Amino acid sequence: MENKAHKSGYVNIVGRPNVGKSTLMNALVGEKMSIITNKPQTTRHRIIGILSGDDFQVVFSDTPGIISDPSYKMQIAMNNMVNTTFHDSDLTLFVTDANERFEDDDPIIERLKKVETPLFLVINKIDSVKPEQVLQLIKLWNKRLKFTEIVPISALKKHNTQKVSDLIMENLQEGPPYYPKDQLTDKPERFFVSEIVREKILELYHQEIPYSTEVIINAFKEGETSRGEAITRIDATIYVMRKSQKPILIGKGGSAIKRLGTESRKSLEKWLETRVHLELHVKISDDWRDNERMLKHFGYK
Ligand SMILES: Nc1nc2c(ncn2[C@@H]2O[C@H](COP(=O)(O)OP(=O)(O)OP(=O)(O)O)[C@@H](O)[C@H]2O)c(=O)[nH]1
Ligand SMILES: [Mg+2]
Repeated sequence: MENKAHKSGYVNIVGRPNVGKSTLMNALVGEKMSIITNKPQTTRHRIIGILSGDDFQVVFSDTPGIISDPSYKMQIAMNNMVNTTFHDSDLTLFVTDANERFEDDDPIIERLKKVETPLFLVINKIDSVKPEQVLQLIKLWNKRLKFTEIVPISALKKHNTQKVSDLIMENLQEGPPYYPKDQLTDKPERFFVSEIVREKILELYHQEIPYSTEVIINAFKEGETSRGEAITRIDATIYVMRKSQKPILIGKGGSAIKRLGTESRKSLEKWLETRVHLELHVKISDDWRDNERMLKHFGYK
């Protein structure tokens, strides 16, 4: 029997905030890797999701949304992270929301013109617009840039996401697997635990709070209850950037943080498939988003 050549490559998912990059990566990998919320700037780090088969391996990178006017050092660091992914990709998925507006001279378009590897335009959220609008968008984008492929999809409804996978496979080159075939990501379990808590903060709090918080896992221990059931004990600290934010996070009589704890625990139990005991603390780290040392500590540098 003839052996099929092994294909592999790094596929980077980039675009503005909130367009559905993380939803798409999760759909392509078939696992919940990245957290998803309806708020922009949900993803803050490059998150790798690995899809392997007998004769292929695709290493997807979900990235933070590109921020056009960064106003603090954390946002600058996030943009820098995206910039580095541009350099080390074998294929780029540029994701847009069918509803978002782009000027012809948007800097992102200039950046995309420099991409030398296959570049796909993924028009997402087509479930929320009329088919004629999709056709218009394709026409418009074709005038701006030369794409290898243009694929209209709904990542949420998984419409046409298989098509994206198929086209990626067609464009991948021969190459070795970069990771063990059973590996799903490069980040430790603790990272995903902190992300799940952050997802709940994004869902439960408003205005500046989600953008002013960072979650650090102090302890993560798998053990047993006195009755022999598996339980994971997690201890986490939520950092806020101003003194006035602490009482907001905690709420009247501790009601807000209690709710956060319950919601996070439920989600963690589902993800870890064990019972979870979660302990949350709140600390203030003055203006940490502009503090180089804290940004390093939180993994942004
Ligand atoms: N209607 C519709 N909504 C979608 C679709 N894909 C994603 N969304 C929603 O869009 C919002 C943002 O999705 P994310 O996947 O978090 O977007 P993102 O690009 O990763 O956002 P950042 O991490 O903030 O840059 C969520 O509320 C999703 O449910 C889609 O195909 N159709
Ligand atoms: Mg995201």
